[in-house]
Amino acid sequence: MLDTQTAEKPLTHFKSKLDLPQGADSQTEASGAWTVTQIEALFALPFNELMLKAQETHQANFPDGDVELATLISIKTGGCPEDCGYCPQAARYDTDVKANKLMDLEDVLVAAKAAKAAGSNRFCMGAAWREPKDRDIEKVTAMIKGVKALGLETCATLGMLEAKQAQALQEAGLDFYNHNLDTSEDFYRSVISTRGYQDRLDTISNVRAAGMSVCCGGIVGMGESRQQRAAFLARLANLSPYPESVPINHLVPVAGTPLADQAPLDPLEFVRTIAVARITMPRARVRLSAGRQELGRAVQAMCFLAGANSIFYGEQLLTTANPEAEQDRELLSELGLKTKQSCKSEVLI
Ligand code: SAM
Ligand code: DTB
Ligand code: SF4
Repeated sequence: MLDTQTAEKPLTHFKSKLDLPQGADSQTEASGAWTVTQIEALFALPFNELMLKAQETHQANFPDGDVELATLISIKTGGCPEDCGYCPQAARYDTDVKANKLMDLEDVLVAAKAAKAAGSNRFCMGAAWREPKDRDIEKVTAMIKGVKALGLETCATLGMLEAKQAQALQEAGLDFYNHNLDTSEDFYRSVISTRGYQDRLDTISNVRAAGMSVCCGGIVGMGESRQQRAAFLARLANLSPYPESVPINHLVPVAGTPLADQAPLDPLEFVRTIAVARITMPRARVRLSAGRQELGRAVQAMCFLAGANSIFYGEQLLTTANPEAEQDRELLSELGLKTKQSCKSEVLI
C-alpha cells in the first residue's frame, strides 16, 4: 500500500524573488514533498510567471523538447459495471456506447501496425473493466507480446489489478500501466462510489512492485475547485517516485452521464494545470489526453509551452473523438515541435 499523504511541511526553499516553491526542478530528484498550499501558490502566480517557470523546468529536463505520440485503442468497449460519473462506458448510464466483447488478437495487431506506420511511439490498450479476470489477462498478455514484437512501447489500462496480474502483464512485456487517480480524494467521492481512492493507490502500488512504469493522471473540469485540483496534483507528485506518464484529461461531457451538463473549465485554468503538473513532476511525460478537440489549436499551443510533451494521436480515443492525425501533424509542424523517435521507456526510478 502506498503512503502518499501530503504532510504539511513548512515551505522552506525560495529560489527567487517570485517566492516560488523549489524542490522539483532538479533533474535527479525523483519525488518532491509538495504540500497542497505550495501547489495552490503555483496556481496563483501571475500567468506569465507560471508559464516561465514551467518552461524553464521543461527545458532543463527535456532539452530535446520532443512530443511523444501515443495511440489508444479500446480493446473492450462499454458495459462497465462501475459508476464513474464522467464515463460513457458505464453500463448504468444511457449513452450511445454499446457493449462489445474483447477484440481478437489479429485485429489488435492490425491496429498496432497502423499506429506504428503513422509514427506512434506507444500503443495503449484500454478495456472497460472494473478489473480483469485471470482469463482476460491471458488474452491481453498475447496482445502485449504481439504489439511489443512490432517494436512499439506497450501500455494497458484494464481497471484494478492484483499483484499477480500485474506481474503477469510485466512478464509479457508491458512497459506502462495506466490507472488514474482522476481527482483529489475528497472530490473523488462525488464522482465515483463503486471503488475507493485507496483501491486506485493499491493498483498503482502493484504496478510499481511488478517493475512497470506508471501512467497516472486524471480529469480536470469536473466541477472541482482549484484547491481540489492542487490536492490532486499533490497526490500525483508525492507518489514515490511520481508517475513516468501523467495524462491530464479535460472532461469530455457525454450525454447520458451525470457530468453531461458540466460547465466547461476556463481554458487558461487548464493551461495552468498543465504548467503546475510540469513544475511538480519535472521529468514526467505530461500528456494532453481527452478533450483536445474542444481545446482548439491556440490553447493546445499554450499547453505545449506550459510543458505538455505527449499526446494521444489518432482520430479516436476510447469512445470519443480526437483531432485527426493530419491536423496534429500540421499543428506540431507549425509550432516547430519534433516528435519523439526513440521507443525506449523513460524510467524515473
Ligand atoms: N476501465 C479502466 C479504468 O477506469 O481504470 C480503464 C479505462 S478508463 C475509460 C480510463 C480513463 O479515461 C479514466 O480514468 C478517466 O480518467 C478517462 N476518462 C473516461 N471518460 C472520460 C471523459 N468523458 N472525459 C475525460 N476523461 C475521461
Ligand atoms: C487517460 O487518462 N485518458 C485516456 C487513457 N488514459 C486510457 C482515455 C480517455 C478516454 C476519454 C473518453 C472516451 O474516449 O471514452
Ligand atoms: Fe468503467 Fe473505467 Fe469507465 Fe469507470 S472509467 S466506468 S471503470 S470504463
